[in-house]
Amino acid sequence: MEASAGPDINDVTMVSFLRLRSLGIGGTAAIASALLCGCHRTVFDPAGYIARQQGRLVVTSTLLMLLIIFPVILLTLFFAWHYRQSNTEADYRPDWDHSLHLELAIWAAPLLIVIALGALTWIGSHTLDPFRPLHRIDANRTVAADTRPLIVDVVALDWKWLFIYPAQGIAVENEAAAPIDVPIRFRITSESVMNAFFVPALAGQVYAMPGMRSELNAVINHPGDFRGFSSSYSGAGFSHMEFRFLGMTSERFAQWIRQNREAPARLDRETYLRLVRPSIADPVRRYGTIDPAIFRSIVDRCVASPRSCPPPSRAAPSMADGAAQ
Ligand SMILES: [Cu+2]
Repeated sequence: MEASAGPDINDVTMVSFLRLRSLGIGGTAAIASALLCGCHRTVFDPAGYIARQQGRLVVTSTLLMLLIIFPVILLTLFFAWHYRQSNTEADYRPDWDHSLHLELAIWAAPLLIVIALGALTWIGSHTLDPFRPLHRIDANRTVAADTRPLIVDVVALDWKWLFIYPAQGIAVENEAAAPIDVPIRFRITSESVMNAFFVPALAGQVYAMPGMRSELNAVINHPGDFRGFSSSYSGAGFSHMEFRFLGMTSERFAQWIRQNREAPARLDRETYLRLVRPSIADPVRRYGTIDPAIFRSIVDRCVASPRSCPPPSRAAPSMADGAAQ
């Protein structure tokens, strides 16, 4: 490389150097904070296959970026040291203003990385699309053709979570469970403001919005007690908007469903209208029976006045429809 940095160094070269150098500092800081924040165990070793792939994507992109960041940091230190004022051995070329080799190295390497990152992102955002039904349970097992996903309807309330299991006919406030290695389809909405449904061990966050139905397809591969919360600020009680997400064996899950069915409370329009009143740090509440139309009425925003509910064909759009418009 004909690298020689006299006082007349080409401006474009200098700017790209500075830009790359600040990228280097930013990247290093991001990695340091990721390692220090204590969440790295969940992020890098999650219990769900979707979150695992997302974690791998983060690691791969970081390593790809380090391919640029490390040489730039090393070269910056080398140039500063080698071309110091007191070094009379170094070339001094005040009239130098262009180097094809240097320009190629400076532009080609980042360009290749950007193309590689772009390809990774494109593939990742299609294979990890939350609306996409699962085809794999983990890296080694595909989903059997006759498998029906477990449907869990999620409602973000102020400031608590309501989980409705339509096929099982139960609902639970601030606690959700799923059997391991079974595809789960969360259908997500919100009652009042925008929230985000997030179980870091399971998959990335998905927004919950009133009048819309969002979706998340995921699978939990290990039994355990995981933390779920809202990752989008939604007011005073937001910091208590947490729930437990339990990964269970299928026998244990059947038992959990039976236990919930024994709860005397029923989730219908009246109980729901009481439930939507803002409250903070609610305990887990269980509903042994449900009004089967309740989730649709919540999405269509007609719980209080059932006569205003639209016919099924005019129901509220799913966010996938919204995204296509
Ligand atoms: Cu955001």
